[in-house]
Amino acid sequence: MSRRLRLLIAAIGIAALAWLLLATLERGLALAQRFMSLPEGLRWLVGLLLVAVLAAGLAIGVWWLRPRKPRAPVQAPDRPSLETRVAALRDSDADVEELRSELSELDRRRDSGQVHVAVFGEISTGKSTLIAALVPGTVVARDARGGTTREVTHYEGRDAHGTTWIVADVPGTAEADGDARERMAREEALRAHAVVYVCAGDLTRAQANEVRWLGDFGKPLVLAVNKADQWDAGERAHIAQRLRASTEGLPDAVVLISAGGEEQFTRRLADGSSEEVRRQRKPDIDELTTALRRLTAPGAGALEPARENAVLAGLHERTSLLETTQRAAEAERIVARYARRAIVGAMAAVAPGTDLVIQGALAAGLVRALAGLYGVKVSEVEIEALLRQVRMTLRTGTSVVLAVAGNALKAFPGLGTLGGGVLHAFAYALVFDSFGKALATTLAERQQLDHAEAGERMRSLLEDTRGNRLRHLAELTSDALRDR
Ligand SMILES: Nc1nc2c(ncn2[C@@H]2O[C@H](COP(=O)(O)OP(=O)(O)OP(=O)(O)O)[C@@H](O)[C@H]2O)c(=O)[nH]1
Ligand SMILES: [Mg+2]
Repeated sequence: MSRRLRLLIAAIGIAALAWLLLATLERGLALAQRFMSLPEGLRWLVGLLLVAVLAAGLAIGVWWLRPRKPRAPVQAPDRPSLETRVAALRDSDADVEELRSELSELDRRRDSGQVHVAVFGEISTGKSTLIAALVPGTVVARDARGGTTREVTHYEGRDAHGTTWIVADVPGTAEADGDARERMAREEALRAHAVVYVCAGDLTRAQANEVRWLGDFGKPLVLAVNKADQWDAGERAHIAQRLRASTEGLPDAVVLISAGGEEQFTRRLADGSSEEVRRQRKPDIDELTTALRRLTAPGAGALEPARENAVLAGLHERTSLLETTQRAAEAERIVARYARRAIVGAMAAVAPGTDLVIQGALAAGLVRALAGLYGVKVSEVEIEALLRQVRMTLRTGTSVVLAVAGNALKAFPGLGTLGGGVLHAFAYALVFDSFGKALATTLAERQQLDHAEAGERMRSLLEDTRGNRLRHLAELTSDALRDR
């Protein structure tokens, strides 16, 4: 574009802006004149209204721009209650070894009085390289493939200022098929007094979630953007600014570093030939060590309560997960036990084709057992209402149940030899299995007796012929009939 044309466009722009300003001013004056000409009472009313609108706008602006308070870290349950839950799990034959060793590690680190720092982040962001720079003299295994670090390793080091810390190198997250290693890395991050989250550029959504996860546990956190040697000063400033804005309130500091690593380049020689040169890049991590020193300055003792809170919060999650699995396994055992009783009851008392829910007492027992397992209080009235609903579902679904049972008998012919009434017994197995599973899932998810939801789940389970379910039910039926 020529200079004259640019000048012309600029002049038109300025003229338009001036015109707009004048027009606004004129409109404002006109409104002020009309306001002044209003009768005094009305003038007060409009004036007050205007002030109120302005004040509301101002308040919204201040609220919008207020400095955000960091969220309070997740509150962990107290240690005795957690220990009681772990003991209860052990009594129910669950494998609680990992939970117990986590508790002993918590005590061991507290007693050691050493400051622990975990270097955490996605694969190949340069964590191991950073450890080698943070703890001089350390030889850390590294290569160019993703997922190099396979386990948690601790390095004891002292920086140039004499600060000592135990630094943990952990496997990178987001590695394909690396779920177990990722869990290991997360657990180690929770065990540390402070965490360095390493990335190598803007955060992906997954990385941002990881930073938020660490923030939720209240971890003293430094976000270290590694490989800064790739960018010029302008790009660095830009990246730092973007990261500070996008993670506001989460990390205690955002620093740009260059952990080192190997660089490779081609050198031209005097005789015109060239050679490939490999050498170690000089690390530049001063900003990080300063930030870490500041974060860990209060010392292990002062940082311990927050660390303990994070470890106990992590343990609470792991314990809850194990409790859920244990409860689901127990629910399955209860359902199988009642289905077995229903099969025997069916053979003893009922002729094929009659109402499928004569075994009301058994069904009520199943509801009570499952509700007890999930700690949900149910009254007899509620149980009766639920069973009424189940009977209605079955009344319309009897033909489906009998058809599914008939097909299963054809598929597993061994059952046929067990004598008459088997079709009906199998139908009972299917009904109790569907009802029990539907109820267990509903109780687990809702923590209450939700009739509609349990009924809906049961309806779809009655028709569900996928997987090995029918084979298992056929086996259960034949076992129950044989042992009768
Ligand atoms: N350009 C540049 N490359 C680096 C820097 N630090 C590390 N690297 C390179 O990044 C790659 C990965 O480094 P590692 O230290 O193994 O990364 P990691 O995060 O430990 O990887 P995992 O253990 O697989 O999670 C290597 O090729 C390093 O040479 C750096 O500061 N600048
Ligand atoms: Mg590594």
